Amino acid sequence: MQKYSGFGLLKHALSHHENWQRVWRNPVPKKKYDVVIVGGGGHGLATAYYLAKVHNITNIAVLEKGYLGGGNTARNTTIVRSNYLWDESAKLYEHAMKLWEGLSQDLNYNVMFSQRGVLNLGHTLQDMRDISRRVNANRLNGIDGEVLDPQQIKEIVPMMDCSDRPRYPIMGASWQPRGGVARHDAVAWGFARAADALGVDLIQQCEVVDFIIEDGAATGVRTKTHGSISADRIGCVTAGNSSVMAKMAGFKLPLESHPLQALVSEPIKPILDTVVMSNHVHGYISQSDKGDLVIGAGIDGYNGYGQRGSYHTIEHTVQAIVELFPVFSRVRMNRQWGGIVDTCPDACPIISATPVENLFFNCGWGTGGFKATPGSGHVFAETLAAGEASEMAKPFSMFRFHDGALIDEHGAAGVAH
Ligand code: FAD
Ligand code: PYC
Repeated sequence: MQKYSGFGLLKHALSHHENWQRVWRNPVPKKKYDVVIVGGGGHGLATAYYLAKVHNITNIAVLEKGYLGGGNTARNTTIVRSNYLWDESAKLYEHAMKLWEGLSQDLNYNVMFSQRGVLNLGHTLQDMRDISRRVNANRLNGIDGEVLDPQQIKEIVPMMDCSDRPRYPIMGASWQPRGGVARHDAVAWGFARAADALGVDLIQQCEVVDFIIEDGAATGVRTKTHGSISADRIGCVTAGNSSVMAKMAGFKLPLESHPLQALVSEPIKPILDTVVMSNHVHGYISQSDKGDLVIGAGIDGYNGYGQRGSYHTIEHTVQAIVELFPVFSRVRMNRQWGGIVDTCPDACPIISATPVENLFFNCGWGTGGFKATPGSGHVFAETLAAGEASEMAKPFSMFRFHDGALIDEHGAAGVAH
């Protein structure tokens, strides 16, 4: 057996790593697939997995311009909840919640789904009215939820300042015990591994630069690195880049792309075992299993594609968190980053056929799509397999912006952006 030491060992390890990556990353694409999925984030990978598992369609390629799960899937604060106001969205997010509840077993991969409960705080009378309305609507839809007063909140999060000292004292909260967090990378890897095992080609470093459209129907994609690839159906799942993709296909989507930021602290001992969100002072926080405090900021007001945001936005968030948790004022922050989210005017997604035959889009999840990952993939797989919107996808057609059938979750859905 060959022995390696020092630089030789490093070179050997690196070449092994590269070879492994080459095998895993880039199977040589076939010339023709039944389905090509553009975008290897959680939603694209989940779509491929459910197409293969539920619909028995395995001649699929996922084309990812960077690395799998490196977009918003890797950049989010991992909050999972289903306490949406309107029937259509509540149904969709609750569908996802049910899939989350069995996901680690289904994928045989620990996605670290932790149902530690989500609190949405209210700081004004109007917040409390909105909270009551949302919790009532949730319960009518069979979704768990309670309205809590400050004393009950204090019992769940003893170190949060529930007194009347803060500028905006906590007046109450909605509480969804089945909500929580999951491990973002693991979700992407779990779906990727399971899809790969079912025969799906996962092709990284493969940017789609155009759609091939003949007589109004999509027949394939052009890529930067792998030439043209044909497909019977194409699903585009590119989050913040979706309006750019739509432009390639010759239509417009009512999406805006904005930076959204998050940050984590140094790891500390377990101190916070639930998720706290406040729209009003705007900050949300949980603690990862590694110990970092995971803090999400507000959306930047300008449009942009740089995966970073402006300083004043996170400064404001940290102020809000310190006001809620004075005890965290001494914790040091470690890293900050941004993702590009694609927001729709009604803060609901698009899962839809398009004006181009055989081309489908799944996008517009904005700042809230991580929680939907399994549900989104499941519903989009059904849509791609049938070639038309599935029952659950129907309300989320892109054509609702022509018809006026919006599902307005803005300010209603428990998150302020
Ligand atoms: P992505 O993971 O972004 O995947 C899209 C992929 O498409 C990317 O990997 C990209 O490289 C690829 N792509 C783009 N263009 C091309 C092309 N031309 N060719 C090939 N590939 C292409 N949601 C929640 O539910 N809870 C939260 O707590 C939460 N917090 C968030 C915090 C932050 C800071 C951010 C940025 C987002 C947050 N979200 C949250 C939103 C959530 O992250 C997204 O809605 C969700 O991850 C979208 O998943 P996706 O797979 O659609 O997108
Ligand atoms: O939708 O719950 C959510 C969320 C939290 C942070 C960003 N989005």
